Amino acid sequence: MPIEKTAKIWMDGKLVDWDDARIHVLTHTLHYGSGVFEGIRAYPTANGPAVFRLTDHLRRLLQSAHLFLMDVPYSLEELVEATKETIRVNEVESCYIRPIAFLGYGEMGLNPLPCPVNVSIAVWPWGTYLGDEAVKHGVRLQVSSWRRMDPNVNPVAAKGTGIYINSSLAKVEALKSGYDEAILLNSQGFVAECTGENIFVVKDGSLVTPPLSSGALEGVTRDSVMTIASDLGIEVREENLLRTDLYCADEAFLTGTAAEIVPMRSVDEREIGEPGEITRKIQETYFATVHGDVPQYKEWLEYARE
Ligand code: PPE
Repeated sequence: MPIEKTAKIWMDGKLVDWDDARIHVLTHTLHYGSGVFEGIRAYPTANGPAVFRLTDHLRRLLQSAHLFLMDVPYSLEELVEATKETIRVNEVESCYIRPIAFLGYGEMGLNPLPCPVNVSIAVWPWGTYLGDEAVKHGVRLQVSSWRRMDPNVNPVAAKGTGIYINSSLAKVEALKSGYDEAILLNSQGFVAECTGENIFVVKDGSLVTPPLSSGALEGVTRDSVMTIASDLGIEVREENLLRTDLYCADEAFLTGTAAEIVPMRSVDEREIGEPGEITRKIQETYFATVHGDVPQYKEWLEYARE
């Protein structure tokens, strides 16, 4: 997905011109994958751009840093304000937001502790991640031959840059085999998640998603969907799923900030079909929510201009 330039990027407390947001080639994170990041979206609303669950995302950024013993030199409140400021100066009404905390230039070697911690926040307009067709009619998925990293190999609860090589391997394998997205099983063989999305299936009217112990990231969209579904009177359960539970699902969809809510059309050539009633109801409520049209979930929106 090409990046559409905006004017400024926030780097360590300063707003710098987009083209000047550069780092040294000996940056620690480039060599060892030692950064942590977030993916957040802001949507246009009647009150200007609203960031969906900004504080929750930035809290997860700090938690990811904590898991890697990385001291981020900014507080949660400072990061919230810096994000809003970056949206304001770039005058975007909707955007994807990419904060990253990384180990910078200064030391080389496997001990990350002496390295400086740098933080940047970029925002740019970003369309639907898997395409408009995908949101309407669903994607075709493949169970990957790559396993989701084990929580005792890497702290998978962290959005760590190095951890994403696992997702990229699975994504490339799926794309090269003619699929849209991959599903990763964990080392026990249970469904964990997609390369950058959580998974939900509908079975007999209930919604089931793998527990966090499967190795799935604690997605903010996952949490929002679980709340929305319960409020709609749909039973939600966290249960281990086998790949055959996906093949036999009545409906299935994936959730993530970049992808939003995307129905699964088929898994390993087993048809699930056009999005079903529950998937469509959750998509509809989610999109209305992020645009500020559902009073019940107003507290999830953090306005950039207030
Ligand atoms: N699992 C993984 C592995 C993941 O990366 C994401 C977000 C999720 C689940 C869903 O989490 P949440 O966004 O909080 O609902 N993936 C981000 C990065 C995607 C990318 O291409 O980069 C995102 O959606 O922004």
